Amino acid sequence: MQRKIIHLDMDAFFAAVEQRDNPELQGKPVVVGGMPGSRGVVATASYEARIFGIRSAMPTTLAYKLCPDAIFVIPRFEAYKKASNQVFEILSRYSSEIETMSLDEAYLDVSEVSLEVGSATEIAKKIRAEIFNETGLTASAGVAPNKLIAKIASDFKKPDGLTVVPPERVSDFITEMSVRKIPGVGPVMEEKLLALRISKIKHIRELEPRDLIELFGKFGSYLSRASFGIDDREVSSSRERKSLGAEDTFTEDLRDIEDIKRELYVIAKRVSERLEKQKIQGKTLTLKITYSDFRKVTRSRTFDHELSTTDELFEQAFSLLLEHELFHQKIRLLGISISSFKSEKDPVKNHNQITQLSFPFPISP
Ligand code: TTP
Ligand code: MG
Repeated sequence: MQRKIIHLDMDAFFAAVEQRDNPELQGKPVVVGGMPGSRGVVATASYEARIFGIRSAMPTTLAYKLCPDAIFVIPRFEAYKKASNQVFEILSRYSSEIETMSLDEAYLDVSEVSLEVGSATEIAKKIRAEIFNETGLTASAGVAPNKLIAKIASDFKKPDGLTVVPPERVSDFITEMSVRKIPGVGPVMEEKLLALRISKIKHIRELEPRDLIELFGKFGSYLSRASFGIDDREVSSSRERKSLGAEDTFTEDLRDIEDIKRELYVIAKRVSERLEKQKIQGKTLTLKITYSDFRKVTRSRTFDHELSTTDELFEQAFSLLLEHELFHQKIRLLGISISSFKSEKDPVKNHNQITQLSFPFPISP
């Protein structure tokens, strides 16, 4: 089966969060990292700062020499973590097959989803729009038949770009690119390849895989396959989903039971649509309420069967509300979520770790 993969990567992530939160930084060269004069390095730089040649991992002192007018900012990891969580929550609306690579980067397998929700391209457009609307940050995305090409594609029109590479365009898309575009090929590997007169991806294709393997071992075999755009790694969900739900905060607090009923039905409908979209069902329903004084309550019930229809979700949520007499105060927020899923796909694959610079490929010798 032909896969449909989206790779998403936030633009100048840490710097973009800083610019969003401090209007004085907008449109200006911003460097996030250690302070100049210290022995710190650059975590990232805004695109305005990159014009001066400033890059991640460069000593901040050098960044200062390249652009003394740049604004240097100490990282605020809490803010980045929060934005990252928001972004991953948006992704989870579209697929349960999400592999997070770092705080700002993830792969989604939308092969199945795209059949119903629209094309993979359509999904990527929606995701980018939702990220921008809900976080004020931009993401670049690549849509392709595999992870390798999706990753190269997301980088192709950075920042704020979308690149779609259909299967029949894969080979042409990468052929003239520098070998450096292959994830895992850094400056050292590039030198080694240049010594063999290999500078572009198409040059790798001219070598026999067996010669590449002799030269570079496992990495040689990876290079050979990558040069043809071949990659059959699966998107392995970084985190098995524990619950799925929907909630609403109301512009005016709810008091009337008929209003509560109506809103609860709308929420139940959203939850059932999401369950349907993600093809999951669960036995535990949780009702969540925040009152006008911000006091929160949750009530759960586990059934002997999976719940999925709007009517059932609504009726069970509403009966929880009645039984526990949760309607005696003005309600600010209502939410319903479902957990205890039937098909926890592969609970063993639970690498919940989001590492800063995790790397999917064997590093060259
Ligand atoms: P990247 O996605 O590599 O970079 P970026 O998002 O800043 O810029 P773009 O994707 O548009 O090229 O890394 C994501 C964040 O990870 C980055 O904002 C800061 C952090 N980071 C480091 O702290 N050190 C590093 O060496 C790198 C590469 C990134
Ligand atoms: Mg990024």
